[in-house]
Amino acid sequence: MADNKIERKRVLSRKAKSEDAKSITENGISARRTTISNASASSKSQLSHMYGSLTETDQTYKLVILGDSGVGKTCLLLKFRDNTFLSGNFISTVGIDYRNKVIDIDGTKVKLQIWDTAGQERFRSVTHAYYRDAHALLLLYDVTNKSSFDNIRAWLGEIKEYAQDDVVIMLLGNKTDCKSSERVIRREDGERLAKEYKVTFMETSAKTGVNVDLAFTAIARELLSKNSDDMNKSSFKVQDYIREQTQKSTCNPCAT
Ligand SMILES: Nc1nc2c(ncn2[C@@H]2O[C@H](COP(=O)(O)OP(=O)(O)OP(=O)(O)O)[C@@H](O)[C@H]2O)c(=O)[nH]1
Ligand SMILES: [Mg+2]
Repeated sequence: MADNKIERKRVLSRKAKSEDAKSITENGISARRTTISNASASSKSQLSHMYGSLTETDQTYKLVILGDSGVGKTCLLLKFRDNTFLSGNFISTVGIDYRNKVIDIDGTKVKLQIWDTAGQERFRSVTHAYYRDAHALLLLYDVTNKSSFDNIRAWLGEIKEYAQDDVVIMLLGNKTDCKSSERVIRREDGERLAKEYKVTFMETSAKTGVNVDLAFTAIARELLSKNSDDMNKSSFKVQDYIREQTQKSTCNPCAT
């Protein structure tokens, strides 16, 4: 009898522990739920691996990465978060997943909660639910894939329908490391489309890392400036900031 009680207690305690780190699976969505504030010191160090630094942050923003399947959304996030690139084996994202990263912008700690969506059509209704409370959206196409660029207008239509009116949008032409013979979308084409929709534009490579950090930093700066009480907040121009930073990095070799 006493043994039974002890066994029941053990089962209940195991159940409570597993609840903490439970993965919720709803309609194919796999989202990790973790109560970071209640985590023990040891589990905090484990969690920091997945969620980034757990230091106090001054601002938290939610970013969502969108675009056709295969354009490099997951690779872009992994490059930014862990500085890794998974070449060759393409594992298409199922539903949605996220990673956190804390960055420092002029002394302000900014936590970016970055949601990586599945580009496949069959997950569209799942991912739409995540647009609404996004502060910023990174919309990707692949410079070697014409249809991923042609579909950008449709993606922008969905954003208009499901996201907040004041959401910050950045259009990114990814895979610029590919051979020029493979490129089918010129930089000017991306720039023109971005201008037409009044969104920020950059070209990136999740493989080499070109402009990856800059894309996220520029978005964080824009969000900070948007939410600042400072009278000068309107003076921040994200496209000018990107131009300056890009010129600085290309001029670096000249300085040596
Ligand atoms: N050369 C090159 N290949 C890339 C780049 N980014 C991603 N890839 C490759 O493109 C393929 C697809 O990358 P993913 O990041 O998984 O694509 P995704 O947009 O997340 O796709 P879904 O999860 O299906 O929506 C993989 O084989 C990557 O190795 C890049 O910048 N350059
Ligand atoms: Mg993916």
